[in-house]
Amino acid sequence: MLTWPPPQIPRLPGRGGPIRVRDTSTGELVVAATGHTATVYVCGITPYDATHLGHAATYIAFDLLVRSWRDAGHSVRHASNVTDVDDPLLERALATGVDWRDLAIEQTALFAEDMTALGVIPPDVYTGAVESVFTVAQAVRDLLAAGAAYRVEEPDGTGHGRGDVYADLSVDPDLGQVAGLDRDEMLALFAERGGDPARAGKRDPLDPLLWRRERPGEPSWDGGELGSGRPGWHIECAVIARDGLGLPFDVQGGGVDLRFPHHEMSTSHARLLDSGQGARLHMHAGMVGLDGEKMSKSRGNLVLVSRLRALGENPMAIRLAILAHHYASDWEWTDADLERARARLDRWQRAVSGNGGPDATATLAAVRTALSTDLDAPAALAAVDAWAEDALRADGTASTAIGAPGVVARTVNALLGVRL
Ligand code: 5CA
Ligand code: ZN
Repeated sequence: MLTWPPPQIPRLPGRGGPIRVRDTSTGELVVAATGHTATVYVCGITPYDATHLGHAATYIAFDLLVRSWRDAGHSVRHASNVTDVDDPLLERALATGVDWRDLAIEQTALFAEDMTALGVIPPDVYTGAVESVFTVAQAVRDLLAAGAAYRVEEPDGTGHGRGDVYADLSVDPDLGQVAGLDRDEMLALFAERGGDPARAGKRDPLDPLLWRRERPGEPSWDGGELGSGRPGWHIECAVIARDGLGLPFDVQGGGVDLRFPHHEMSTSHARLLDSGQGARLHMHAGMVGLDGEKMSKSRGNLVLVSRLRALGENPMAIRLAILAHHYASDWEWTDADLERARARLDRWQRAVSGNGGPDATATLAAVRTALSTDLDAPAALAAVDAWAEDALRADGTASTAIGAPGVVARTVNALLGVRL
């Protein structure tokens, strides 16, 4: 898939140190990258509705990781997907009388516009579910051949030996390592988040779908010996990550609603495909809520990035409003977030437009330290606030370091993605 244009990233003096993040599987703060090339897979959107602030917050969280890695001298390889064929997309298309392909194309384009406006660096590998159908089908055939998957026949035998294919979780002793849930918790979340625990014929209620046979009125592709159909969701991300980054890779991420079953299952599939490891660690962004509930397309309680932009909001104020919350915490969006962000943006802009300002060496170091400690953006903002306050107080007086405003503007741009 086509991505969006990358933002310019100014160079900074010196270099940042190792980036530590909290691995949500273990709760430990760990160095996120293991080698010179740092690799991350960030689950992409399901394009049936426009980007809301929850999506934006999740993508900005991983954008901070990419920016800090680059600043630390890593070469970064970042892969992402677009779930451009899936149940919710097909349901929305049917309900609104739009072709599912047109809906996906339109919403994927709007997402790209939103990401461009918000200064999010595009992924290096960007693969749609539709583009990857045949490689995913091959992976499902591989799992069947390896005895890690099985077919579930329709009760009336219409599958002709080619029923839906499910992963057999019993062959994966490491299942459960990502989310660390007990079985009851897994069953409850599986049912809530698109799983089908009650499907007759499965070996275990938790076994996830790998290949869904063609149903009347649904799009389908030739799966060879699988019969015509379409891939399940978790296997798509496992295969797109494997093909885009190689296995194992450093970080798999998304919002915390993906921790189980999506990341648990996709990691399990990746492990079995490669008889090894999927992601080395997982990072999850907290949920942004509105009026006491998680902001979600299915609930419809959304503040859309494109709507705020259409109202003339500066996308950098939107970005700053998001950065004022630590990525891993759950928080509620209110209009006051945006008001505070506008005021901050204004203060920072005034502070960097002076001739000189307090020396910025410590500010750059503080921003780097904050971000290298589990991407603590609020602490980074506080460091810039302190510099801006001094700069505005000192405005018109002597004792200022020539060039300091430029260093701060470049720091804020390169590391926080905020163009002043
Ligand atoms: N296409 C799949 C992933 S493969 C998907 O979950 N798509 S999505 O459009 O529903 O969500 C895109 C990303 O936004 C996911 O990482 C999801 O966890 C995150 N997200 C969704 N709602 C929120 C929210 N309210 N707050 C924070 N992040 C959210
Ligand atoms: Zn995914």
